[in-house]
Amino acid sequence: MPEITTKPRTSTKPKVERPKLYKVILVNDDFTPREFVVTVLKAEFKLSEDQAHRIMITAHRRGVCVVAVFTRDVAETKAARATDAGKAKGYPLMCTTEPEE
Ligand code: TYC
Repeated sequence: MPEITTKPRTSTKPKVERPKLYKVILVNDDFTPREFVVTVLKAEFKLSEDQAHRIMITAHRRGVCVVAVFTRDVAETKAARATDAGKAKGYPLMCTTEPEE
């Protein structure tokens, strides 16, 4: 009779891992009106007038600004919706995403 040896399957890997997070980055351009950028940031990212204005002005001065951090799906959807809102008005407004280190 062959002997059957069984090895217990133990795992040290945690069952629930934290999802990787992605930054939504607002990119400056020379054409989109400042007030429109603020309106889009407020609508899409649920920011206050003051928060949206600070982020817009930072992107305007430095070229880019991190708007917020989300899981990948949410970040990509929000970035696309903000970019599309600009496109619908003929503005080159752009939001991109980037994984967090
Ligand atoms: N630079 C634009 C202007 O002077 C305003 C602006 C700010 C546009 C931030 C895009 O991501 C942006 N009208």
